[in-house]
Amino acid sequence: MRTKIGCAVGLAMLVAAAIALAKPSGGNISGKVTYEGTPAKQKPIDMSKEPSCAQQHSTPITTETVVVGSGNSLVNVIVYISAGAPDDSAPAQAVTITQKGCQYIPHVVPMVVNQELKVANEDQTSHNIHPLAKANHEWNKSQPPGTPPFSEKFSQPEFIPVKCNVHPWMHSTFAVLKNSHYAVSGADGSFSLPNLPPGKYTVSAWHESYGEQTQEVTISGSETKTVNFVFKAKPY
Ligand SMILES: [Cu+2]
Repeated sequence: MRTKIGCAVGLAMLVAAAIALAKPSGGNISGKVTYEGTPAKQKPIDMSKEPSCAQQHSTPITTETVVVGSGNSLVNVIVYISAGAPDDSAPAQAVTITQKGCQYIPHVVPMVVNQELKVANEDQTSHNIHPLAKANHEWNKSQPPGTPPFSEKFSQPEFIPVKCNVHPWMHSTFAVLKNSHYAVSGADGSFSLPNLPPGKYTVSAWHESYGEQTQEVTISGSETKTVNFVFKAKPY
């Protein structure tokens, strides 16, 4: 009898522990990034001088300075906690940028200070990746085809424009952030910042052409707050 009760108590504790594990461990800030106005039309990219890249694209590709989706959604916006969260140490997992089809994939690359960044070249041509850093050390590295990815890291928070010294249309941004509470708006403009402890936060949304916006958000308990950003589309 005593054993049965012991088992029942033990089972109840296990169930409680499982429920606690399944619950999100904090609040959540999520929402959507959209634009108003008319975004500048993206320019077609002529890759004819680099046939090994051109043949990887069945449809013509354009610049990615402003990428939009249906319902006025704005893609590739980096949404992050710019104040209110403690600095994070670098996550063990690396972030990767891949040069493929003479494009940077992904187009914007958020990472945490001192996190490993892997640079991969999947093309049959050489690239020369060149982050135009100011707060961090500026470097540029040539990467011939067939060579393995190399690793770098940045020790200071900074938004760094990135170019390829070989292909003038290739452009990316490294966003070196102080904590790992960040997201990139997807095709539908949505983003989510989970696992936020209760607190008062400044949420920033950065777009490479339309600039940066901030909003103050207070999270109590494990609530989900909706925060939307609207950028004014303008020619660039
Ligand atoms: Cu290149």
